[in-house]
Amino acid sequence: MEAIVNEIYTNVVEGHNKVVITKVQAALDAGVAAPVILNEGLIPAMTEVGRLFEEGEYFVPEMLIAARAMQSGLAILKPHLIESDTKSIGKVVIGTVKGDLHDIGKNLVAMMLEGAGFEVIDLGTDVTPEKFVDATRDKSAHIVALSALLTTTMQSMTATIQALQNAGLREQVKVMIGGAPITQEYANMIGADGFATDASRAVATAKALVLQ
Ligand code: B1M
Repeated sequence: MEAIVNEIYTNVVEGHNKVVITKVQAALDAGVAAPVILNEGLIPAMTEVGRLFEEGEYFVPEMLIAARAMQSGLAILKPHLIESDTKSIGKVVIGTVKGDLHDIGKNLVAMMLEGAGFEVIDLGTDVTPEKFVDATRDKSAHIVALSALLTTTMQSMTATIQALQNAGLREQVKVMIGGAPITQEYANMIGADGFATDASRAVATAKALVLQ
């Protein structure tokens, strides 16, 4: 791994926001590819933060500080991950489901979808089933993309699919789900149309869904 990517990793884990900003920019300037910075620096850093939290070494404030550093790094990478001038290939309403405040993965998925040419309507975090329904109707979305990071909020995905059904929208919109605790089996069980383990696979899944 490039030394600078290693430094980005360490500074995200330790939550040094300003250093992360400087180092990500320096890595780009030095010609390190944006996906390398993302996949070998930023993402593994958050996995390490999760491990430290699980082991009782980190608490919520440390997770938050690391998350802020990660988001700052992502903001700098964003223009480099997104191709410009792509024609819209479909509309995606995306959000983190009700009860869940984790948005780094969702933001990454949104960014990659945008980069692939989707028009993305991001509803943010803690999104109620009703908000997903309203946005799907108002924006005539082709795909509703649901993210959940907590085992306790996975059930909000079921509630959202049910709400789309109750609103008479289920036949006209595809539902795609993802997030660390989500599996293909879970997607099948709750009747989602698509599932992806990460942001680049999310793009492939979304493309396949709009072509169906
Ligand atoms: Co939280 N948290 N957290 N947290 N947090 C986890 C998820 C946890 C696994 C940590 C741990 O114990 N190891 C654990 C969940 C345990 C469980 O449910 N089984 C946990 C917990 C317990 C909690 C709290 C309950 C802690 C507390 O308060 N006691 C609390 C809950 C708050 C709430 O949501 N109501 C909480 C809070 C927080 C912070 C706010 C401090 C912060 C979030 C800040 C933010 O997002 N703005 C935070 C963080 C940072 C994490 C960890 C460390 C990192 C998450 C992350 O950003 N990963 C996380 C541990 C971990 O995941 N290892 C943890 C990087 C990101 C790029 O990956 O989000 O997985 P990820 O997204 C991936 C894929 O999952 C996929 O693609 C993304 C990119 O490749 N993907 C999709 C995601 N959405 C998708 C949608 C798709 C397709 C793919 O289609 C629609």
